[in-house]
Amino acid sequence: MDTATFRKRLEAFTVETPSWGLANSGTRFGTFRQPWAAKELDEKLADAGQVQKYTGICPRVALHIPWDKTGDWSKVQAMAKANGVAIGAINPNVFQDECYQFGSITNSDPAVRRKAVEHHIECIEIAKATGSDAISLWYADGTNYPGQESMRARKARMLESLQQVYAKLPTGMRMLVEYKPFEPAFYHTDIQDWGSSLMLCQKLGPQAQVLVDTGHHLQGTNIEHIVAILLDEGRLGGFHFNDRKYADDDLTVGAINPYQLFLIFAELVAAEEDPSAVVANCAKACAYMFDQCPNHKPTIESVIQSAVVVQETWAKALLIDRAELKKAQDAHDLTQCEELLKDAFSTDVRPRLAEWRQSKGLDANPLAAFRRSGYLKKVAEERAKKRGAQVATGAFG
Ligand code: PSV
Ligand code: MN
Repeated sequence: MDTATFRKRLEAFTVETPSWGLANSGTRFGTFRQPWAAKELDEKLADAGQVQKYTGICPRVALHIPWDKTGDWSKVQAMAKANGVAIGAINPNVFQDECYQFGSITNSDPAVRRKAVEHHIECIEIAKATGSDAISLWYADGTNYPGQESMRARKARMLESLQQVYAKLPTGMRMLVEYKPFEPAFYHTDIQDWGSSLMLCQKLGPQAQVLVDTGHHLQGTNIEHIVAILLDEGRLGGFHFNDRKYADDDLTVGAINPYQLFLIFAELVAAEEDPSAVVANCAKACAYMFDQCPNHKPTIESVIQSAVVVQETWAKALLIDRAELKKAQDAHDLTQCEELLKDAFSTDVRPRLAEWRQSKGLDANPLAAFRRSGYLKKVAEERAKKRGAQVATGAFG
């Protein structure tokens, strides 16, 4: 790939920061508070602005409603702009209220389903008001014990509720449907895998697409294969990037398995060049987002690390010699196929990325520059003062 094309495709790759990844978060065992963690939306936008300022590839922030709910959305849009970012996907929250104990859009009680659907519709309105073009849906819905409920009845209610939401989507707005095999439901999850998600999207219509959260797979799942299938069907809507060792660990991207991320990107890079417009457009429109909860590491540092890793990995995937790979594939030369992937993966792209950053007026090393800035210390002091005796609470309460 020539330098100009490499640069163009590198620059087209941007990733959204999750507002909830900048707040205090924890596990079911506890939350260890970080003195600088953002709490109010203005703080989250300021922190997301820092990620963008140092990496140059995170120009949007995903919001979670009601955690980020405020009265004046045009003010939020302006505040985001002042921090050098825009509002990304709007995430409804139908998993915390008492009434959702036995499900939200699948609940057997029509009044609970209505409340959940109305919350989605409110999120569509927020997306319109903030200039966002996507709502991103994840459900804790499921059951904990065999025999607890009819899984088929829940499936029917899920579709009916989502059809009501879909009907309210304006032209150009996407509905991204995420899946997860287990947790918090421990017997069955209503949208447990990509197949369930795809089936729903196909029934709903073209504006519904599947969202792949890399942490939402059982051990050993071939995620790049799932990505390839969804691309081929034109139904891959986006990603939540994070890393994991065991389950939905929400670790910094690349912390555990950077080669898997590379193989996922290899599929996406290839799809962008596909002769089929359905596949190529699907890949180009894919919404890249982080979904990580750095509950032991400084929030912003962890997101900056993730941003650097995804950009490096994207650059490596761009370097795969596709013409040679095709030749090797046609000749069934497995060794050469593997070598070509490994060659790209082993290339040290850091000097190229440092050069790119400097050409954009960014520091060559985003994390080092952020650390030098003293931002965490500064906001820890400011936020402690601002909160006074108020106890800092995070995304999870
Ligand atoms: C819970 O698993 C989760 O991490 C999902 O991945 C959602 O995308 C995220 O929370 C925000 O609701
Ligand atoms: Mn997710």
